[in-house]
Amino acid sequence: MQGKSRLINTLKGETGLPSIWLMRQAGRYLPEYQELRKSAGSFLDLCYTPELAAEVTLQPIRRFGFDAAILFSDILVIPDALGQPLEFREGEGPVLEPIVNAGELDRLKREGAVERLAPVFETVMRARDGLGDDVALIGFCGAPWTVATYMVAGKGTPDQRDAKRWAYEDPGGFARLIALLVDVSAEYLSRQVDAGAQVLQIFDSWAGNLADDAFARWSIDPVAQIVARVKSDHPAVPIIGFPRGAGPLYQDFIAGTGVDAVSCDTSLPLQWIKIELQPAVTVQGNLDPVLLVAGGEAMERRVEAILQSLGTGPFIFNLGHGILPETPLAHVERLVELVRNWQPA
Ligand code: 1CP
Repeated sequence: MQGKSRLINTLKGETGLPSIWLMRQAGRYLPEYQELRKSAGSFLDLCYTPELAAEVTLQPIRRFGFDAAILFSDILVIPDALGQPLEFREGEGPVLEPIVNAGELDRLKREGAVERLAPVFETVMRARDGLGDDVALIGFCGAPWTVATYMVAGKGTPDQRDAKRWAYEDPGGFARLIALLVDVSAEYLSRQVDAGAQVLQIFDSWAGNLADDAFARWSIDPVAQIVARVKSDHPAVPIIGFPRGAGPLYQDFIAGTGVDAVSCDTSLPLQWIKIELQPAVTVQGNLDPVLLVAGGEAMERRVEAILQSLGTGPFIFNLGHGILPETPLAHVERLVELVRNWQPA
């Protein structure tokens, strides 16, 4: 049966016209975000102030009319809630006191962690109240592997290798950190659905730096456990997985996790997505965020190519990774127009 939300219909396998939203669609490329950010204090204060976070969630919908809003928060509120305090420094990104071996896991407090994220659930409620029923609200979390890489390195690094080294040297100890993240993330996502999230996305942004056996253990298996637990509470909620950089392992990820859709990064070939992935699940992606900055003819041609390859299957137009701060607003407007006006040949 057709509901009012095009995104949810697409996620249930409908093959009409594509839906569209963009990863990181709320954020620094929007003047209204920058304005509000100035008055909010730190980035984390903004995440934990429901009134403001809900407003930021709605800003890109008002401006561009996307088919979905994504909760404004960050994947790293999980370590913060577990007692590994997080700070976002201007121009530096996230900073945490690193946890580098199993002995340090005692610093983390599972009890009460999800309750400490109550402001996020209030943001979800407020955002849902501010949206029409044709716009879906997406909740999210980071996948355990990706969140662990930040907990271990204490920041973003070019290759997030510290967590990998721990996982190779002491797999049993590292598995305890992953199990803790599975447990807290599953409860966190279920609570977002209770609060009004209608779709969930699990961001495994660092999945692509794992070898196939490590990918099975540290990306697929934990995400599969989260999907199973969330679906036992909420059987109908569609879940999108984003194993960024996983290449051909996207197929194992789909088969092994039970996600309803995958978000494809820019490096995946369109014909391969169409033949190997789209018959199994709804696909989302994968315009290069740099091409959205560049705009013009080059962008128009590639948007058309993506739509021609994938547009008739269950397809959600999106970027291959998050929108860049220097993206011109006019290019986003043009992109939405191209997707809305597209007709299958
Ligand atoms: O100055 C600012 O305003 C902070 C910039 C910013 C923003 C807007 C950060 C810091 N996080 C966010 C919001 C955010 N992060 C959302 C909100 C909703 C949206 O509009 O999409 C989401 C879904 C995320 C997810 C996130 N945070 C990921 C996964 C997706 C991805 O981009 O790969 C990751 C890896 C993070 C960590 C993070 N948070 C912020 C930064 C700069 C980083 C990356 C750190 C690094 O690796 O260097």
